[in-house]
Amino acid sequence: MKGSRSLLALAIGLAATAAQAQVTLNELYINPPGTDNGLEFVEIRTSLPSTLLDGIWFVGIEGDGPAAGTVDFAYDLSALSSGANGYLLIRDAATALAPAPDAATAVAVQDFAPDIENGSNTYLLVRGFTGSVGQDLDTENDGTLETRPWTATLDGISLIENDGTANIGYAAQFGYTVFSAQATFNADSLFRVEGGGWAGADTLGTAPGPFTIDATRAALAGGAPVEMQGTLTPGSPNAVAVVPEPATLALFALGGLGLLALRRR
Ligand SMILES: [Ca+2]
Ligand SMILES: [Ca+2]
Ligand SMILES: [Ca+2]
Ligand SMILES: [Ca+2]
Repeated sequence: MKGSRSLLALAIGLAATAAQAQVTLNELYINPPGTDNGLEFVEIRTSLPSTLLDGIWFVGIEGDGPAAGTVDFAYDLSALSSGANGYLLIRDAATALAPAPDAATAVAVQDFAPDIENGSNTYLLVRGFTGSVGQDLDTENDGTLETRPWTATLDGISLIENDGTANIGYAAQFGYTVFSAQATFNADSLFRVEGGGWAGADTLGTAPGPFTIDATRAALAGGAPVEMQGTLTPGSPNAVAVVPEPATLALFALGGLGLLALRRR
């Protein structure tokens, strides 16, 4: 009995499906330098390894002015699976981006056509999408999608640009993060900070990367610009972090001295 249960557990483990795992957006490169075509990417994580994204869609919803609520794109990810490390990298083209993805990451090429729009947009992972590109899900443009042609919302993030016109982020409707407009920049990239929430930043560098964070044009979602350092990591754990303030470093140093003093007693 014990043996058969182990076998069953093994079978389930080998055939992990998105119904069992958490599926989340982890990093998006929306506005690469120059022509975006061929350089954009979306990184998805699953809480279980080698998970088939059966029935899951990556959907973009317009957030700009009168067009707000229109489905910009909808890609069926059903045939894709995360790698043994739970990472799936979806690239706009076969162009290998630097740094190279982790060897255990599953890599898929999906030509985003049109390319992922720079500006105000909401990016969602949903299950069972039955809508269509061009469909307006918020006909009154009141910031709430009254039409939701899918069965479950798994994750989302909105980016709001600073063009001063009406901009809507729909992620909040589903309890997810909205990266609000920043006065000094429109983020090129959105990424989760390891162990924390979402952040956004402009990037420096040339194709095919590495693309580094512009240290002075970065912010944690919900916050003002803050100095950040790191590089976009298509297909491997995110590697951007807030640079500790000198005052914080000084406190760490003082704490260390305090410990030394205690040990000497
Ligand atoms: Ca493209
Ligand atoms: Ca773009
Ligand atoms: Ca509405
Ligand atoms: Ca990454």
